[in-house]
Amino acid sequence: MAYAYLQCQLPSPLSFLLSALFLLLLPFSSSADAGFSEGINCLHPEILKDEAVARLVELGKVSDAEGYLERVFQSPASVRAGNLIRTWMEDAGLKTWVDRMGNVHGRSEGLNPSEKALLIGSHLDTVVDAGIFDGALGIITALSALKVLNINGMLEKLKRPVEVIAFSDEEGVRFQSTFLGSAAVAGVLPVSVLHVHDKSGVTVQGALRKNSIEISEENLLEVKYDPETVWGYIEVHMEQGPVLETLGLPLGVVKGIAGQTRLKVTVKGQQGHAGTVPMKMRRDPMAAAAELMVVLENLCKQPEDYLAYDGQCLESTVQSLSGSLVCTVGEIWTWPSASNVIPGQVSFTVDIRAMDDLGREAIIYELSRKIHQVCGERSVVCLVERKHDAKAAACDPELSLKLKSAAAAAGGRWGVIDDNGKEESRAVDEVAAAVPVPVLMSGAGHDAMAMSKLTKVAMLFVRCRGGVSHSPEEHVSEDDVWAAGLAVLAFLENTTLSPHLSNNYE
Ligand code: HGY
Ligand code: MN
Ligand code: MN
Repeated sequence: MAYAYLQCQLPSPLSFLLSALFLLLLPFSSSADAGFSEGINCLHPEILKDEAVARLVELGKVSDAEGYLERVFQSPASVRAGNLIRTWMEDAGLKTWVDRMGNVHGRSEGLNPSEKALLIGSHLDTVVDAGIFDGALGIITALSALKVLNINGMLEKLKRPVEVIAFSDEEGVRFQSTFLGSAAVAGVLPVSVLHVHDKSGVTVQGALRKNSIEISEENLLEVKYDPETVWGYIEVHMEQGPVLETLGLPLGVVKGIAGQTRLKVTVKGQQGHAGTVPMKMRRDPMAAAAELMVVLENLCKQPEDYLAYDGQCLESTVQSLSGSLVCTVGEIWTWPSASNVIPGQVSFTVDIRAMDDLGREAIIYELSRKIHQVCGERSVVCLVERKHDAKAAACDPELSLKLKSAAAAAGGRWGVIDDNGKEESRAVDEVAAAVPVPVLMSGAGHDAMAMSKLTKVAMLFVRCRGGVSHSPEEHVSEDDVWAAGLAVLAFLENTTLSPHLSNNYE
């Protein structure tokens, strides 16, 4: 099918020619930095760029903390953020509601409500001292694209329902169990999670009830979607890595998402006076924890030094881990946490990721073995708790190709305006070939992992500065926000608008 673009609603042939002439002067290079020029109203910069960026900044100010961004599951700021996102959903012409896990939904039924729906989503929660793009970018670009369709009267002509979901908890910061929202929609959230408590003793159920959301083991299943009613799920997310920036490209698609395990390691020793207990008589959990963190780092830097069976290195496992195995200690607590007291107890988190699930299990087994060996040598007691597991998830190749073509179309929009300034339409794969859209792996977890248990999933990555994320330094350029919105728009046009409509799309 010849890829038809959103026809420009240009005021007159003259201004079209002027615009085309302006475009031809663009230093367009197929590779890379083809930025999107200002002022071409058929690409809706006022909605897909200016308004989208303004909303990212506005949402980025909705925080539970003074001076930095923090928005954890069902916190006051999360509720405010959900309400703000609902107004943007309504502004895009969607009907909205909040489900029993605090997910915020915006949906348009289109022409055929009984057709399988396209779901588009990401998360509204953040880490602590977060950036403004992680999660929010996927929600806002989807709503901007749907707004463009709505203002052009296309929303009610969609051939399938389209629904945006702002998930309530992807990061798992408050309850150490990620994907609370998306796992509930996918029907894979264990009811036991409702009774997990946070550091202040509040349970997941209590946090929802505090916000007047009545949740119980019985009605949790009401959140689950029937796979028969879902066509697929796509997610737009900043890359949170350096690849796209290194390649000089704005957009990429994701092949697979690394599996992850979160552990909590607790070391109990002998609390005592910092000034009177001789070093050789100490059973110091802090020193033990420090040694364990270095063991963890070495294990993940050189797994070949550790993974062996009967003296033989497990070559294939080490090979399958290479390139994706990462381990992190992000949190540490100590009791009683006084400078002149040898701690009685130290706990710390361990985050282990790899594309290969079996290899990750081998690492966890080896780490547990080393933990108990070190604790035995130091005469301290160790407890290893497994707090969260998510298997590696593969994206659907066919859905990813559709997303890749849409991304190419967005990135190569200029490419099909020929020398006479006439817009010609080309086959999707021809356009796709025009603009490289690389295929990447994701070390970061995403709601798409949970949603892959419900339906086929695909992810669009957006270039970010220095690959930095989970930091206020996080940054996605305005043009790349625009490119992401255009890609979603092209994807919607391609998968949910009938061809004759997109051909004559005004
Ligand atoms: O931790 C992650 O990978 C994601 O940002 N929650
Ligand atoms: Mn994140
Ligand atoms: Mn994220």
